Amino acid sequence: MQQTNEKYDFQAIESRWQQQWDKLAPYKVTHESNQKKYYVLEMFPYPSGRIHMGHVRNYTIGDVIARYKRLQGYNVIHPMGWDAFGLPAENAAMKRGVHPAAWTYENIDYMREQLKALGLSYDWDRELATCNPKYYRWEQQLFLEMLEKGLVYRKETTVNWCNDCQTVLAREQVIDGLCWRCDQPVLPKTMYGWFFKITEYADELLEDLDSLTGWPDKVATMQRNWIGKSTGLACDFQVDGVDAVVSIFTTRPDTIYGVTFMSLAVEHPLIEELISGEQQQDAVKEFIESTLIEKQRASADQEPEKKGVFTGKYCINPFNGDRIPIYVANFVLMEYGTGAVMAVPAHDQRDFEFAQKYDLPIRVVIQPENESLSGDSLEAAYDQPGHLVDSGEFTGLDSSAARKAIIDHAVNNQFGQPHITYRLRDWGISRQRYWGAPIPVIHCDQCGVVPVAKDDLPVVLPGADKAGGEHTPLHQQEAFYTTKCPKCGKAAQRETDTMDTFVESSWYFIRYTNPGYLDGPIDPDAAKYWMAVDQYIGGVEHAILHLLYSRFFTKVLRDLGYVTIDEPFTNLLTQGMVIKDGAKMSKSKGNVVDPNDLIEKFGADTVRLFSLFAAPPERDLEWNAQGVEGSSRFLNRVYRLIQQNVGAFNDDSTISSGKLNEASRELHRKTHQTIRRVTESIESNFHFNTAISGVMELVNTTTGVLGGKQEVDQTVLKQALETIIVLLFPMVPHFCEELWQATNHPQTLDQASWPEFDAEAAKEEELTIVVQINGKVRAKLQVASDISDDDIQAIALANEKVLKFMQDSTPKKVIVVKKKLVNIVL
Ligand code: ANZ
Ligand code: ZN
Repeated sequence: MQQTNEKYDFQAIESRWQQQWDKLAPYKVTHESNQKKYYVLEMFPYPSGRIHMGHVRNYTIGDVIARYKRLQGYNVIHPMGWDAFGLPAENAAMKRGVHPAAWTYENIDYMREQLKALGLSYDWDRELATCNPKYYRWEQQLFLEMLEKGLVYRKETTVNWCNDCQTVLAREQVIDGLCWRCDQPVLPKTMYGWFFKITEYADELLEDLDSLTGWPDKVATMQRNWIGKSTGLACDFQVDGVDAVVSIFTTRPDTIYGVTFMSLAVEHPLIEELISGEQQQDAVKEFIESTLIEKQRASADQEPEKKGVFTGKYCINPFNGDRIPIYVANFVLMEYGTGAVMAVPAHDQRDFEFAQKYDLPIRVVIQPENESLSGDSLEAAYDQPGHLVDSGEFTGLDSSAARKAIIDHAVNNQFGQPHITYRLRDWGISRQRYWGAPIPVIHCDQCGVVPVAKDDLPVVLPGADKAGGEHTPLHQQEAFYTTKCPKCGKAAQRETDTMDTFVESSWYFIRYTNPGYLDGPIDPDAAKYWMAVDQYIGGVEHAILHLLYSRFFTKVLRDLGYVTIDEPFTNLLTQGMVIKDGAKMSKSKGNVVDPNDLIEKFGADTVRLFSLFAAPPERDLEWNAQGVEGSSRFLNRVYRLIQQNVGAFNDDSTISSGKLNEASRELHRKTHQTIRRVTESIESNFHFNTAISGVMELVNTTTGVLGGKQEVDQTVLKQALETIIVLLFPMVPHFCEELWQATNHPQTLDQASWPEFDAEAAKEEELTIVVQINGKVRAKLQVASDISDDDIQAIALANEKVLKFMQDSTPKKVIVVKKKLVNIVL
């Protein structure tokens, strides 16, 4: 046994184990297994060039879970791959004059090595890159199958256009009117595009959120709001003197007697007919034009002043026969409900402001309890429920009863029906960029849209296989789009749009279950065994987009017969950000710490330990240099402790607790308490930070008893040291494998089992304490052996018997004799 203060040689150790993992592939798994499975997955990275601390944190969390579950006997699938299509590759290509494919694959090679340097236990045989035709050919097939099922369609729309990125953005990619990527203002533009009918699944996507008990509430709430279900009444108002109706959607049918005008969106198709021949014709047209321009310029977050113009026409409220003016208004959205609003200024704030501006009547029809509102004196709309007044046969009902009764009345008289709308829109997937999966259809003048035959897939992205290939958008590549119609053989054009990269990330986790499968997009057997993902881990910034699309795809794939599950991710962990100096680590802030530098200086295990110890996973992690140093010191301490006591590992006897001295009993107890604590910390939301503190305490106790007077039982010591190594293994794997080997274990830790704690051994020993009052024994207390003197005194003074004998007098003096006696002097 040698005494040493040297630091452990992390470089040699880490590279040795990484080589072994590369060679032996111990994390390779198959679905042909009778073992219970566990699927742990981190959101796959975009191959931007190098990994950052956010990646390190994300993947380390996933890796600890994977290793922990393996020790518990699960068949653990833990794959990694690359979300490889997307705009940055194209931008980088333009900037550097390289091909996006070359740039991407180079980055992948570099980042793969970085991940390996972190000692992450992936099944590398499952690695996939979404820009590889072997992947996107199956995505193209899924597109065609969705097309057959009527889940894909093409339509002309006004899209969100980013001029800087030269691309269409999904609504979710527009943040406060700006492009999510480049922060430039987003403009509207009309063009044809392809859409996935996610709205067909809106109800199921909403309902099933209730079943996701393993998701953070905040994420479920964000999705619920995003889907935005509203229930109410769709109702027709006849236009006076014109053979047309205005259909409205309202969530407040109870206010229908308070309607004093009608508002249409500027894009409403009825306007043309309403204004023809009217005096206001030109004024209305002018208003529409200026509003459209204003809408383009306005950023989404600031609401413009409410404005409108009278069309010259009236419509009839079917409930009371009122004749009400029809306005065009700038705040009514064509994309929501029916694009027309029955305006109730007394009870809707937007309508209230509009009515004030144009001097329209304000009619109160809902009264709160104990108050009487009047239209003339109202200062703001009263938008709460109440009871109905001036509402014909419905007068006197409360709001919720009135809603039902009024909907029934509309149904019975055939001018309305109950109606549900969603905020959720269909998913526009067309992009006009090069670096994406081509949409596999052909446009023929005679046959219309003709799907590419499945046997002709993939439609390969041209030029991506050779370094010098062309990489301009496909509508500029004539050789690509010129083709023949598969149906009639005449000259035709290929679709030149590529798919939104969110399509690739919506099903990669299922492809991972058998990524080399050649007979279809998904191997049903593999998917049946592995899906759903038991634990998914990633940033909360994906709470809406990626997670909603993935849920949608899973349901579509179920309906196409590929999977049997309804939801892809049973448990979701959204880890916090890595911050430094109060801001998220990012290149633009200039506060980035490069994981490479840290690994070089301290080793991967230290970096892993720090990122786990500094904060529980769901919280933000504040970078601090001392924390890294501290983690490094701790590992060196453990290393020395084990090195100095390797002798204990020669002992093969089992512990017989009856014969143990106090120090040995203490260590034995602490060992089992630590197993319990670490297991519980991991099981409760993966609180690795408290798990690590637990191990630190065990290390302290071990050092403490070894430095004490009593001889520590070698078997107890061996168990304590083994426990330290095994419990730390998921977090610092190279380090622990090395120590495991150094301490006489022929097998690797990968093959070990997570220890079970012995509740009996973990129990605190109890002592009997005698309580004397003025020298006479009055009570006996059973207390834990590690209790402090202060606690003993408090327990004694609160004891019922003691209180009885003290009879309200305050003690003059209380003497505690350690672990034996409390003497109270009155
Ligand atoms: C009359 C009314 C009276 C309304 C009242 C509200 C309060 P949510 O809850 O978001 O679904 N609305 C309907 N379509 C609209 C559109 N295309 N653009 C702008 N506003 C529209 O909102 C539904 C309510 O928003 C509807 O109910 C309608 O105004 C308005 F005291 O109808 B309400
Ligand atoms: Zn044709």
